Amino acid sequence: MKTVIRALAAGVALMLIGSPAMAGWSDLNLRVGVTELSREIYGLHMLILWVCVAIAVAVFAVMIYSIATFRKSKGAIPATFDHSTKAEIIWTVIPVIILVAMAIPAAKTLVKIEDTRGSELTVKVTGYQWKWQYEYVDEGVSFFSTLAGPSNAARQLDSGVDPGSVENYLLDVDKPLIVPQGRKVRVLITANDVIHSWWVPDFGMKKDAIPGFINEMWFRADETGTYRGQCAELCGRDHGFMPVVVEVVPADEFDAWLLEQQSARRAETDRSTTRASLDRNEAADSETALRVANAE
Ligand SMILES: [Cu+2]
Repeated sequence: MKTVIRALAAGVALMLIGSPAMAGWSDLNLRVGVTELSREIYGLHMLILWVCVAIAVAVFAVMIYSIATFRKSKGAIPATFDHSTKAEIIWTVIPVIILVAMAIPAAKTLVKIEDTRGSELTVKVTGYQWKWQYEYVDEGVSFFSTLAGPSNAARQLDSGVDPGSVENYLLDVDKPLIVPQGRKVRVLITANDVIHSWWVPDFGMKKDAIPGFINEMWFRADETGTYRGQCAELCGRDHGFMPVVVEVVPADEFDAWLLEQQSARRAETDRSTTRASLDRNEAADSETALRVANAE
């Protein structure tokens, strides 16, 4: 017994002293996140957690008190009744009241999660084996987002690169999704091959990307920064190699970035139109030449 107590004491002491171990404690909980919804979900989670803790403390307190006070060695005599309608009503009604009280704020948050009205930007996210495509639906901008080069090089068999030396290993992409700070962004999620799932923990949101279906969610990020996530639905061989990276930038910076993307796209379209008409002219020229040659 003494050894057990000593081992327990040593364990507790280690937990208290070891600061690296302490640093991990916050990781045990949900993240507060950076969006209106993530904060609300976190608040709800903490509320329900403390309700559960209070119930557990009350139930265990009564149990331990009863076991200790009414034990046989103290001369307790068992009760002889085997049914009590009053007790049954009490232990049914009280939990029902608690559950309904918890369901009210939970339902409010659920309704809010589903409400995509009044969004200021719509981004369509399409999952592919094994990358993401982002389309700014009303702005005509779209691109693919794939695993960043350094991570991709390090992950190869016998690459000789220590993954620990790669910054944000497997959590970095070549082109992140750029969104404006403080604006309501509606996300339409689908997939082109198998089921994927788009997940950014700091936004408190995860939605399946299913071929043939369009799922919907929204977020409004209050803080600028880079937020990382992963595909959360086992989607095949490279499931672990299609991270999600979202960069939240100030709204004016976003507008400038969008204009830049649109003009780059326009230039690209102009180039391909010119190329196509040149090709057409060339084809017409060679056709004329052929006709002339045939006539001769
Ligand atoms: Cu996937």
